[in-house]
Amino acid sequence: MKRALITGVTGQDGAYLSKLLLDKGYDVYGTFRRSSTPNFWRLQSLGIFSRLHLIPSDLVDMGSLMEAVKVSRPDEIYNLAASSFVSTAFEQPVGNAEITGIAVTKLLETIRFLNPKIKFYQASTSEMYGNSSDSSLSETTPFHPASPYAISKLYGHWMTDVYRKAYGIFACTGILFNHESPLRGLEFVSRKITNGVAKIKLGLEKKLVLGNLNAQRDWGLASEYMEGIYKIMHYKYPETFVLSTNESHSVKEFAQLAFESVDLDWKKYVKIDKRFMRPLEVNYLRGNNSKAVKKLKWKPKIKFEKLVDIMLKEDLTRWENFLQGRSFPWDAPLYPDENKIITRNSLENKTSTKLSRKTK
Ligand code: NAP
Ligand code: G4F
Repeated sequence: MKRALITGVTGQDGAYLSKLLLDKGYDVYGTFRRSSTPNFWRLQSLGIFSRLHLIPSDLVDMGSLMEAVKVSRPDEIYNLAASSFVSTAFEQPVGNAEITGIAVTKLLETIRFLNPKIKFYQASTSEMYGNSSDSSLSETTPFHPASPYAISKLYGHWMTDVYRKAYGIFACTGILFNHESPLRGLEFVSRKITNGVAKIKLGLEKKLVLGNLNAQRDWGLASEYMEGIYKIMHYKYPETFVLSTNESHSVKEFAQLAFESVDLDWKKYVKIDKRFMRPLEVNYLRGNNSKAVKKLKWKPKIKFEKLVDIMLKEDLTRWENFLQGRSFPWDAPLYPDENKIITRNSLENKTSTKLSRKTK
């Protein structure tokens, strides 16, 4: 039986990848960081919580990473853990470099010391392209990172490349464009919209407050991208692959489609607040997945409209079940009103300062 170690098993991708590997017969070990309240709702909602081995570990602590590798004795390591929310990386750039960047080297060093035969996958990102002048972004497009998060990820990306070339480690990378699902964190715009629209439709909320509606992203379905990651890890050579849908849509289109799906006019409910805008924005991302299609035979089936439909239906069902008193693993009821969270961005913004005074 093959053994896999997944860092960040409590996250969206960690949960879907765990399920995929368990279904393929792997013995799956997942690292999680200790928190005062358990954070396993995604694994529970996929029905795989009891099938995993869990290892407490933090990316800032090299000893705990070495321990995780020693305990799990993996054939493959998938490094999915990161501080993955771009806005937070602007607020905590030093911590982000440590968690999202330097930790990659800690893992690669661990492999080099303990067992260089372990295969390694690094979760790279389309954010690394930043505001590129190319309209279709592939493995050969130059990077222009435009956030502390993207710079940390680019460091991890290149370090993986160096360990592959310098030490012959099977170290591969996937440059994944945005991938979403009903298990997406509520702070990301896709889920913020589908959760918000579901609440408005059911009379639980009156408005949806967003930032830059013009930003465009290449959005796909997370579970399909985990199949892509598996194929990258099992390609004959350790290489870099772009995974994307090759379509780009704006945040405005996402919101409009979600409201229209429940017969509501988005213009009546969507409000703009500068506090949700970034100090530096990546305006447009669209991938070119032709290498993955050709070499990995990977092609996503779920495109934008279907993705919005899947996410919205699930959030509507959850809130309906909640109103009927049913309990199930879920994040939304405990998620705070974002307007109450004081960030550097909100303090620097007059509009949002007024707003938070009103909400006190
Ligand atoms: P996610 O839902 O935010 O999950 C991130 C995981 O990392 C969580 O399990 C989190 O643990 C863990 N983590 C954060 N800080 C940690 C630390 N200091 N020590 C140990 N674990 C820590 O992200 P995702 O969407 O699944 O993404 C998975 C990976 O792919 C990330 O590296 C992300 O940057 C990258 N990526 C994502 C996308 C996308 O569109 N989803 C696109 C390209 C690349 P907690 O649950 O305790 O917070
Ligand atoms: O959903 P987002 O926060 O995702 P973002 O920044 O694209 O990052 C995600 O995808 C990356 C891959 O490209 C990953 F590497 C990263 O870890 C993460 O998973 O924002 C998408 C867009 C941005 O342009 C943002 O400015 O939506 C815009 N937006 C507009 N209003 C908003 C909002 N984003 C958020 N989170 N909240 C808003 O209210």
